[in-house]
Amino acid sequence: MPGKLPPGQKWIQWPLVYDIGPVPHLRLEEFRLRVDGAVDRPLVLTWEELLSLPQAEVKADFHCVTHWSVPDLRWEGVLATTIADLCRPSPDATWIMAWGREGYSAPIPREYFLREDTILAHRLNGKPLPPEHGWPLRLVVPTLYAWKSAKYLVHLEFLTEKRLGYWEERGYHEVGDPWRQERFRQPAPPPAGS
Ligand SMILES: Nc1nc2c(c(=O)[nH]1)N[C@H]1C(S)=C(S)[C@@H](COP(=O)(O)O)O[C@H]1N2
Ligand SMILES: [Mo]
Repeated sequence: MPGKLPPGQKWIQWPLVYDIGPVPHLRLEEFRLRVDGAVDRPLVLTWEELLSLPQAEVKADFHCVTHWSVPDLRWEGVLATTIADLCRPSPDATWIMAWGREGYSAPIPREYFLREDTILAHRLNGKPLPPEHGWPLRLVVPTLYAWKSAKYLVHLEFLTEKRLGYWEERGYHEVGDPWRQERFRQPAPPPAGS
């Protein structure tokens, strides 16, 4: 069952594909997920190592900032909390930058990253992730707009201060909570006197 619809959204049946550019091919033997930055224990995980971690399933609605929402997607993979238990973020790691292998970046506040439904997903609705939806691995942060759910995930970088990512540099909100309609940053106030 879908949850409630955030303000300003409409239900559609399947996620549309949004990509900043073509994604280079990858062989799974070459896949590595790096987890580093402000953590006690940096990680480099191969595909087999990722699959050997405890696996979980998350059912969640997917909300895009361009006003569409897809109800009830079923993601399978490794919970973000499992990764955090392994790498042990330092207390001052307040943001996590998620990197896609084509260079996409999306910063996520620690409290959203650590929600129980944030997942590093490699399956969608019972099948391997379709190539255009992030194969082989994507982050899914159901509590934020979809641009925070970095596809083609290869790197999680724990940061001690806020940094902008691909869309945030282009005016999107730093946090991006759909329940607060955090779509864009407020325009800068006009200079005094104008
Ligand atoms: N690596 C990567 N991740 C990405 C993007 C991208 O261009 N590259 N686009 C983002 C945007 S803007 C959205 S709305 C969602 C779309 O996910 P979908 O293509 O699976 O629907 O992916 C996000 N993750
Ligand atoms: Mo998007």
